[in-house]
Amino acid sequence: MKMITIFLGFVFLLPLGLGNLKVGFYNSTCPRAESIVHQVVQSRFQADRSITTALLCMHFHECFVRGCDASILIDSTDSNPLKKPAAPNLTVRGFEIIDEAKKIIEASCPSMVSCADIITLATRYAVFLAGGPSYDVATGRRDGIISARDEVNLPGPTFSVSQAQRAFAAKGFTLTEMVTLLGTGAPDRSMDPSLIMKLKVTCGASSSSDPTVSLDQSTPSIVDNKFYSEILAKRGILQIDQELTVDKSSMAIVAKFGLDANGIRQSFANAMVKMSNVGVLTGNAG
Ligand code: HEM
Ligand SMILES: *[C@@H]1O[C@H](CO)[C@@H](O)[C@H](O)[C@H]1NC(C)=O
Ligand SMILES: CC(=O)N[C@H]1CO[C@H](CO)[C@@H](O)[C@@H]1O
Repeated sequence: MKMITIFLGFVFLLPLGLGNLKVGFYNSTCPRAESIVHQVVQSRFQADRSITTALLCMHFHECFVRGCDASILIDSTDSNPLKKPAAPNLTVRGFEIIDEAKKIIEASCPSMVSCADIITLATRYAVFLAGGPSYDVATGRRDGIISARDEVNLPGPTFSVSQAQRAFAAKGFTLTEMVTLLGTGAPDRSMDPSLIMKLKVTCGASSSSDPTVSLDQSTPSIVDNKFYSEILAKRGILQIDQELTVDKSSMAIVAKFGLDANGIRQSFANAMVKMSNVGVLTGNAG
């Protein structure tokens, strides 16, 4: 029943809402909005190239729960625990990038530019800075005012491919789009043994250094197709990532992206635009 409600909501409400989104929505009301976001992202990126993964992860968590309505930014209170600190939220970081851009924009265009648009624009530009495709995103999203921890129902790292596929289908994504989007980012028996050794050192209790591990062992700060060649070499980190290479439904898609560095760019741009349009509020909503 719940699935049906979500599906109908998507089919009937989303196209109506999207009609109000436009590329360059702020051209006349706040012409510098996009360039301010770009400047903030650029200066942060120069200091820390990992902001691209931070923003991609934030954008996913933002859009998959209640839609792209900036509810991920709403702070929790003790009496009202919100989605910001809900699991699996542990890696969502980079909120200060959105806050900084919003503060600068507010100074010249008070109460005009939504945080939902700032998240989408910042993510889009960070993907481009990290060598990914450059794509247009429409703007005009409104911010929601509701955020609830019990609505956070993101796919988990131990999901099977078909479980993950159902979660993405509920938001209108095809399997190929899901595999495209996953390419950004206790060891399995099939894992490359040299990687297992490396992870044991990095993650071991005796390790004194930073225990952070990249999900792409080859080019973690670049948006490219290396994730697929890594998982094909049994060097995936998350169970779901490695499963993509063995599940009959997804193995051919992975093989194609592993070989086709250009094909993945256009597919990724299209899937990101689709992600940025999930459940948006426009016009007088929000
Ligand atoms: C089946 C769906 C997904 C699952 C199960 C999943 C799971 C995870 C997990 C477990 C982590 C690591 C958390 C940690 O450090 O403990 C992670 C990180 C990350 N995820 Fe996902 N994810 C999914 C989909 C996506 C999508 C669609 C995107 C974006 C297009 C994305 C972008 C990222 C990024 C960029 C990171 C690294 C975060 C950072 O560097 O701070 N994920 N994900
Ligand atoms: C805003 O300007 C850009 C670039 O000139 C243009 O492509 C876009 O269509 C404009 N959008 C609106 C809503 O005026
Ligand atoms: C960093 C952070 O906010 N962690 C929280 C993620 O969600 C879990 C469960 O809801 C909290 O216990 C953590 O504090």
